[in-house]
Amino acid sequence: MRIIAAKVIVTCPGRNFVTLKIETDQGLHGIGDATLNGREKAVVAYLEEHVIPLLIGRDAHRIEDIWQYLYRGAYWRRGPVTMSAIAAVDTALWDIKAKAAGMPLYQLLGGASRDGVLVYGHANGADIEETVDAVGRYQDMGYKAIRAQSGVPGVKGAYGVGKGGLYYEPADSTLPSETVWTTSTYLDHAPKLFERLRATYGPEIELLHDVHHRLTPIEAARLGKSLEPFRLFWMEDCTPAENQDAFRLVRQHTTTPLAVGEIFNSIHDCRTLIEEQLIDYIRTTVVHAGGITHLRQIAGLAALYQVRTGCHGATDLSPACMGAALHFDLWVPNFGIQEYMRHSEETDAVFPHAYTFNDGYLHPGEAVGHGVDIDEALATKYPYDPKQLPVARLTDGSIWNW
Ligand code: CS2
Ligand code: MG
Repeated sequence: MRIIAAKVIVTCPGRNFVTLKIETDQGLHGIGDATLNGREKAVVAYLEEHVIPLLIGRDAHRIEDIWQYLYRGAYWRRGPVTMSAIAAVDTALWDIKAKAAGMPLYQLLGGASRDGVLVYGHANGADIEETVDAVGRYQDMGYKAIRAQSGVPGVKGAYGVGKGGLYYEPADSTLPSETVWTTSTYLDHAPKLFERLRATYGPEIELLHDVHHRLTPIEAARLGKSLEPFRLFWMEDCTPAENQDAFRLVRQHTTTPLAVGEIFNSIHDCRTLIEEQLIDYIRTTVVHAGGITHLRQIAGLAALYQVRTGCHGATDLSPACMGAALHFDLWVPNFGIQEYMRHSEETDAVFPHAYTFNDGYLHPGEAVGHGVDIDEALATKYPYDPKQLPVARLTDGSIWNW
């Protein structure tokens, strides 16, 4: 089965998405998400200029060979742009192969290891009271696991507080909006939020929190310790993870489970963290970590050290990524949890999909392939609208981690 055409579709149904569509001489096509929030056009150029010309004429069944060809052949290995481009090709080819086999992708990976995929939703509010109410709304929708983020007194634009609705889109301006961060206020505030949540909802509900890279290792250790009485499912991105060694310090001081990896793009970014069991969940996902092919390698390494998966699933990862991730989640033995930040109705219309939500779980459905497609005609109605992610500064004006 030969690849005869491939194209990049950029659309903005409420937010920008980049999709690669690959077509074969047997009439089958597959799609892959290539969205890199705030840097979308870099991946578009990488695909159109440096990848698509290499794909035409290749055997679409040779997924691994094409992966190795694009990874080693680039010479300049790894990085979010390269690995998102490779991921889009990989995901589209797995979609095609499963369609050719006449089965849902999870069957091709090895069949279902569970009946459904446990997901977590995003509850947030401007303050503790609003966030407590938002968690209740998610519980009423059937969620068994809920991430809670609230505004922090005196902190303009604290991370994770959306503008209402079911999801949170951080890329909100043509030029980066500037937020101000104060660690000390946050460290005092966060435990109060979870104390209220446990007092209100009891011990059952799984609660998660995203620190979003903002603490130093010792501050992260302090926060982890202060959250121990509230038994979090995980504390995410507690400190920047380029330096994997930093997590040794955090791990020494707290038993709060740690999750990291949504901005990782290869197994090398997390090898030390996994091999030394410095984390409990690895957050790498289909679109930014080289596709299904590479994500399986990361999960396989993680399984040796009892680290579980916790794929990133924010609004800025398209339904094509979500669909593929759910097939991976249904199969992967060391599954932990899947993030599920719902998409807008416009987005769901552009990307018809087979996955469904029920009582706190998602299921990828039984459609052949990964079960997601793109309505190209509708996609054209939403032109690209350049948006940047925010930046954060400390009160003295120095740039900090957003
Ligand atoms: C967040 C993301 O969902 C998460 O865990 O870290 O919303 C992240 O801020 C965005 O994906 C950035 O584009
Ligand atoms: Mg995160």
